[in-house]
Amino acid sequence: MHRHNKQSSRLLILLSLTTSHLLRFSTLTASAPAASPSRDKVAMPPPLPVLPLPSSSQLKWQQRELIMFLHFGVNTFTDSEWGTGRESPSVFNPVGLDAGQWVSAAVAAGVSLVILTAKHHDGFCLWHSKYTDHSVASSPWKGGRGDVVGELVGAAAEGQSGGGVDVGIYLSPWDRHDRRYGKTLEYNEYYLAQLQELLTRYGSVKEIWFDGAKGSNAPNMSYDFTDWFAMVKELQSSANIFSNAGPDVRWVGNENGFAGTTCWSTINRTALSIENGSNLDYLNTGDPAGTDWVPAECDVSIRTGWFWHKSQSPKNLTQLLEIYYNSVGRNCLLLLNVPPNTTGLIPESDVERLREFRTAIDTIFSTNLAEGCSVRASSNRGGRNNGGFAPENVLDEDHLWTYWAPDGREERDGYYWIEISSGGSSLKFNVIRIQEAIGLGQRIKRYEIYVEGEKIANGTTIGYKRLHRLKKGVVGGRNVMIKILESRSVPLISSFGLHCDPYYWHSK
Ligand code: FUL
Repeated sequence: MHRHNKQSSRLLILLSLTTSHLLRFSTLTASAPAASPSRDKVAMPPPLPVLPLPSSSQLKWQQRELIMFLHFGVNTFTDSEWGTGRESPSVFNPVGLDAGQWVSAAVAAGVSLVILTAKHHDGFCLWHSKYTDHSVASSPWKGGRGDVVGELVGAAAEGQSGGGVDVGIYLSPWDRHDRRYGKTLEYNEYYLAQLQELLTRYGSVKEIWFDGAKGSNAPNMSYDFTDWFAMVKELQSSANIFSNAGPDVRWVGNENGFAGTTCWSTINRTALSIENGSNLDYLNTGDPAGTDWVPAECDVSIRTGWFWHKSQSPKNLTQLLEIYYNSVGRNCLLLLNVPPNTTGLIPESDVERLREFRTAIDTIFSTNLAEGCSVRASSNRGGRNNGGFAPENVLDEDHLWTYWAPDGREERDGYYWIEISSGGSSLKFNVIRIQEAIGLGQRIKRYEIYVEGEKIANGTTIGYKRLHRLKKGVVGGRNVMIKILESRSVPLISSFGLHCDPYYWHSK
C-alpha cells in the first residue's frame, strides 16, 4: 500500500513536469522562426568519438614526439651491452658526471622527457636501494654517496627554465645479479620494493619502461606484471607504462626506429605478451579493429650499441632524419638513446649531432607553404559559418582540437576531399604533413594525395602525424587535394602542411 502511494505520487510529479515542459517548448517553437539570428550563434556540437580514445597522459605523451633514452651503468665501463651480473661495483666511477649536461643536450634536441636505465640486466642499481648493496653505494664514485637517479631528477627540475624536462625510469625485470632471480615470489617482492623506492623518492615520473628481454639460459620465472602496473598507477597516476604489450605505450616491434607504413594506435592487448617477443608485425602496424588505445614507441640508439663504446660513433644526420620520418612521421614517438661515456658525459660529437637534428627538424617544419592558401572541402559539418569545423581549421596552430569535419552525409563524389589552393603561384615542396584529430579516435584507413590532379602519395593510416617525404623529390602545383577513400566514421583532419626538406634534396 505504502509502495503504491509512493509510486503514484512519483507519477503525478512526472506528469506535471512533462506538461510544464511541453508548454514551455511549444511557446519557444511557436515564437522562434527557423532561421533566427540567435539560432545562428548556437554552435553545432562535435561529432561523436570513435572508440578507443587516448587517456590524457597518452595525449600528452604523443605530443612530445621525441624523447631521450640514457643507457648508463657498469656496462659503460666494461665495454659491454649485456653485463653478466658479476661486475664489481668498483668499476663504476664516472668522475666528471654532470646530469645538467645530459639535460642541456636533451633541451637542445627539443626533448621533454628523458628515461634513465635505473637498473639494466646486470642488476647494478644507479640509486641507493635498501634491498641490495649492488649499487652506486658500493662504488668509488663520490665515495659511495652518489645517486645517478637523484642527480638526473635534480638537473631535470633545474632544466625547467630551459623548456621543461620530465623523467622516466627503466627498471629491467631480468636481473643477472640478484640471487632471488628465479624464485618467483621472492624476486617479485624484491622488484616491487625497488619500484616503490623509485616511484616515491624522486617526485613525478612520467614513463616507466618494462621490457621482456631475457637470455635464453636465464632461470625460468614469471613476473607479476599485473601487480607492478597497479603499483605504478597507484603511486604515479600520470605515468605512462611502456612494455611489449602496453598498457599505455607499446613497443614498435624492432630496434631500428621504424614503424609500419600502416600504423594504428589501436590494438588488441589480449593478443600481445610482454615476455614473448613474437607478433612483431602486429606490434609494428597495430590493428584498426583494436579495442585498446596503445600507441607505439620507436626505440633506437644514436650509436650502434645502447651503451657507450669508445669504438662507436653517432649516426649521421641523414640517418637520423630517416628515422624521424619513419617514426614520428608514422604516428609514433621516437625514443632516441644517447649514452653517456665513462666520464659521465654525453660525448660532444653526439651533442653536436642532436643540435643538428633539431635545427634540421625546425628548418623543415617551421614554414608551412600551405599557410595563407584557400581551403575547400567536399562538405562541412554545420555549414561553413556555424559549426566551427571549417576546412580552414587545418591551417591553424592547434593540431588536436580544431579540425575540419565533413557533414557526415553520403559525399557526392563517393569520397571525402579537402583541397588547398594557392590561387596564383606554384607551391614547391617535397614533404606533406597530415594530422588527425586523435582526441576523437583514429579513423582514416585509406587516402590519396593529388597535386593538380596527379597522384603523388597515398597511405593507409594517418593518426597523430603522418609525413610523406616524396620519392620524386620536389613537386610543384597550385592545388593539393587529399581524397579520403575509407574511414572509421567521418574523417577529422586537424592539420595539414606542405614543407620543404633541403636535407633530403642534398642527400638524394
Ligand atoms: C632491450 C635490452 O635487452 C637492451 O639491452 C636495451 O636496453 C633495449 C632498449 O631493450 O630489451
